[in-house]
Amino acid sequence: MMISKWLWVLVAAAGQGLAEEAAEKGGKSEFSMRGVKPDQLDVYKRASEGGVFTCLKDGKTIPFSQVNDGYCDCADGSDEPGTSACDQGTFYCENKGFFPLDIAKSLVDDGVCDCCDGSDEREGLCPNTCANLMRKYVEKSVKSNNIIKSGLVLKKEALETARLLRLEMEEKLRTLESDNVVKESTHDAMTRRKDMLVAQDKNGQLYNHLHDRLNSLQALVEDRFAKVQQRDQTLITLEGLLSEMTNTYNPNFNDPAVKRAAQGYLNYATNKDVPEIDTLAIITTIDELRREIDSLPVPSTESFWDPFEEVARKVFQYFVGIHPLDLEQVTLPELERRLDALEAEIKSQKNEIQRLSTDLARDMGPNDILRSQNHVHQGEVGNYIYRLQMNGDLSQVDSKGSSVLIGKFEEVITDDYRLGLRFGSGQRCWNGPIRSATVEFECSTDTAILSVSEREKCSYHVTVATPLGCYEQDLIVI
Ligand code: MAN
Repeated sequence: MMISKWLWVLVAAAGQGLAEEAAEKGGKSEFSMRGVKPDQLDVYKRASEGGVFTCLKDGKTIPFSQVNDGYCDCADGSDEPGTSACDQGTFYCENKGFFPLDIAKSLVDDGVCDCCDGSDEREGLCPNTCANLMRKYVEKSVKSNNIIKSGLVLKKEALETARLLRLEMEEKLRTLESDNVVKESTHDAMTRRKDMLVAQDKNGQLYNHLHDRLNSLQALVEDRFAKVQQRDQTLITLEGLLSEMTNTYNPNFNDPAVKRAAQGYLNYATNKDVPEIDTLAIITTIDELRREIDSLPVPSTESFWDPFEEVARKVFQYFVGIHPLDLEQVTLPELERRLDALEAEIKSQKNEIQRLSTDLARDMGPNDILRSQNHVHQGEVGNYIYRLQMNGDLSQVDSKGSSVLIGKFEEVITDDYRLGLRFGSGQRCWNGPIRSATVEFECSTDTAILSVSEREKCSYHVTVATPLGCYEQDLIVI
């Protein structure tokens, strides 16, 4: 169901006509003259009483008998309001019972009925069709009003849907934002905990490493000391042998080699200076080092929550359901896994927050009405199928199925109280401009693409039947 445009023209004319009729009923004048508008009747009446008519524009006077006599006397045609003698001015059809009408004077007495009351032709030629026209007009008006009223109900529903959608999105955004605060603060706490565990881990590794090194150092020292002792024993044995040889050899044998060896031993024994190796001191130093390492301060694992975060800690526990202290039982690899998962969640949450904020900030027309128009409407016009999502994309699909973007919804345009849409940033035309479109609404209870015209190359105009095109202002007062 739709309302055609000519009706609006008629409605405007009706308004004007009814007002004039009312003025006449107000008792201004009983005098009548063919083709004269009600607001000028008085002028002609006074002229008829005085017998002289003054042309309305140039002030020329003529006898009243020359008015409507079939000859044009006034340059403005005002002496011939009811004949076709002068081209100037228009002929007024009173059309009682319907709507008054001004017609060209050339249509007067041409044998064709132009006024529904037949006043433009000689008496008896035209039947009075005003009552019939009025009946049809009323019927059409009732139909049109019914469409507008049903359309307005649907439009109201669309507005309510849009309002609820916005509320839903705002609520979602609020929840996401507050959840994000909790997640960020949890992330901070977990990161601190992780840093602590990493530090502890490093300390632990360093501690073990140093202990291992000290143990091997001690083992090495003890081993070397044992070997030194072994050598000492060997030396003592050798010294004993040499000493015994020196003391007991027989000089009478006059063996020069033995004599030299005995003398050498005596020299050695006189100058002998074997340094003491203080292994105990080395071992003690190692032990001291061990104690020093043991007494180094270890980072605290007690709490990783800032005192300021007491609230966040409670909120975390409330929302996440894990007692924050549970994290203190979590191993480093597990904590790293949880942190990775949390970071992914925060990232997608932020994207969603961004998407919702951008969408909520978009101009969706008065009372956000376009927000409810998510449906994709499809219509075949000419050689193409057009696909339209009023708050999304408008595209054109050819017979081979390849699709071209005509434009993305950019803004709602208003002309007086009527709404329209502008689509832009479409695909560039070959050798031409970027595609764009305007969308005009017509009141209807259904939504459908009615027509598409390419007013200039790649600049499209689309007419869409939709309840969004129904307005209270268009209701006809019958
Ligand atoms: C395609 C369609 C037409 C457009 C031409 C321009 O055929 O999008 O609407 O006029 O491209 O080259």
